[in-house]
Amino acid sequence: MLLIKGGLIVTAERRFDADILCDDAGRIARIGADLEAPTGCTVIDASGLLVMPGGIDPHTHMEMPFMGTTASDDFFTGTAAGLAGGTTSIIDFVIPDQGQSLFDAWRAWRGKAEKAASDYGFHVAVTHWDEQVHDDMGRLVREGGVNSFKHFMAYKNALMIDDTVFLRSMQRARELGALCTVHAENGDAIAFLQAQLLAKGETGPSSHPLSRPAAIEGEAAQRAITLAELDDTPLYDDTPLYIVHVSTEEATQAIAAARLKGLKVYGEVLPQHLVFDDSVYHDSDWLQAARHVMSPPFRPKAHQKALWGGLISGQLQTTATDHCCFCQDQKMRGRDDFTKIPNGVPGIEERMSVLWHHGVVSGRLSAEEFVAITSTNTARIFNLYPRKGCIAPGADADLVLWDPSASRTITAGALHQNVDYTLYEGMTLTGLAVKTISQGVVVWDEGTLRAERGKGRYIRRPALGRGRPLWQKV
Ligand code: DUC
Ligand code: ZN
Ligand code: ZN
Ligand code: ZN
Repeated sequence: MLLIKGGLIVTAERRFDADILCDDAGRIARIGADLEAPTGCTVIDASGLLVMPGGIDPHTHMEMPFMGTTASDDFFTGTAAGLAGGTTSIIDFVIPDQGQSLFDAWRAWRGKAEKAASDYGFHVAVTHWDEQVHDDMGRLVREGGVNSFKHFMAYKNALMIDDTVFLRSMQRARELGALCTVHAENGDAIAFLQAQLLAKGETGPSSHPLSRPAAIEGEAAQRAITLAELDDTPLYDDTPLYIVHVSTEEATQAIAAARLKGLKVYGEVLPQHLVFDDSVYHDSDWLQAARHVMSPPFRPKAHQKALWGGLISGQLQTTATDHCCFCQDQKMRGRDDFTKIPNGVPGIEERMSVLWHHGVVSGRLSAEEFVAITSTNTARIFNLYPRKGCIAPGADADLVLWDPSASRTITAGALHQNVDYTLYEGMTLTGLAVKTISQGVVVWDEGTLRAERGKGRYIRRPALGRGRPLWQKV
């Protein structure tokens, strides 16, 4: 048992002084003033610290085979790094191989993730359509604890689907009470622009953002919303659409307009899009520019204001990292052709600090809003709440003890991600996970990481929508 004494508890709703007793099953047993420590119980002094729900990162790609190589963080190193940064759960992606059944792919990814140090779940990507996909989606929702499916409108000749497949999948997801998530960029337009740039000899990383302009994200986001609207089943508490890594003003506006019409459309923001702009691609050092190659790319500065506005207003609800690490030698695969630079950047370990510093310390967000966008909103949208994203008796004891005023300068050597750089190198950030508690156990303790291989559990997420009972037992 673990007793956390003297901290200031911050949830998405409020802040209050209380102690928290965690039981040996890894759940919160009691919350109250001056709780007595049962015999044999470890006591942690949290005075001066905030006690918040551990972060949930709903968008990671551990050991993902992609663009001819494999992401360097595996499920152990990646989740361990998350714990060091205050993140206690992830939702990763099952990406089926060409022609592989979704259910078999899910089983294979369950196998890879057995080494995870923190709790995890999966979205499953729909990359083609046939009867088997229709049936596998049903099996995954009913037997697999999967309530979200991923769709790529980009990555032509690889992961991209056309609108027909997307419509079929949306209809099926709605039938099942599952949620559709989407990478919204127009893959045909990207392929066209990439070919044009290469034909002109524009082979460097500065062509990456030119091949994926903001407008084509806006177009795809609006198209996804339009397709979701075609089915005239009311979206009320039904099958929401969740747009991952919203990086533009255009997509933010499309989401806000849809929400005003009563459509349940959600948007996710990555901290890196709030902090970096497209000038990163003009670095004279090829490798420094290539380190930033991810999709969607970093945008002209004006978009950052729109993303902050989206988070502040609640039109955009969640933050994630799209954590997809490629070491510098992997980035070198695209030395002569920017379209071959593996897309992806690290960030799971830095996310909470970046958002605290640029969100709360800057005065844009309250501490409660920070909890909402790093944990609680995600738990609610993906039906993990109140097991996760919540500090209440019965909830999982996944907590972060946070020093709101500690500062440190970020450097790759001090991080635990299995990758040889950080986007935030040299940046001084205020706000730090002092201790992270996962399943009632201290796994990150003032600089010492005690992540345990295989300790993470697969978390089943029940269906949403019509099938959901009005009241759900915790
Ligand atoms: N974008 C990335 O940068 N990496 C992984 C997949 C994606 O959509
Ligand atoms: Zn059907
Ligand atoms: Zn994506
Ligand atoms: Zn992604």
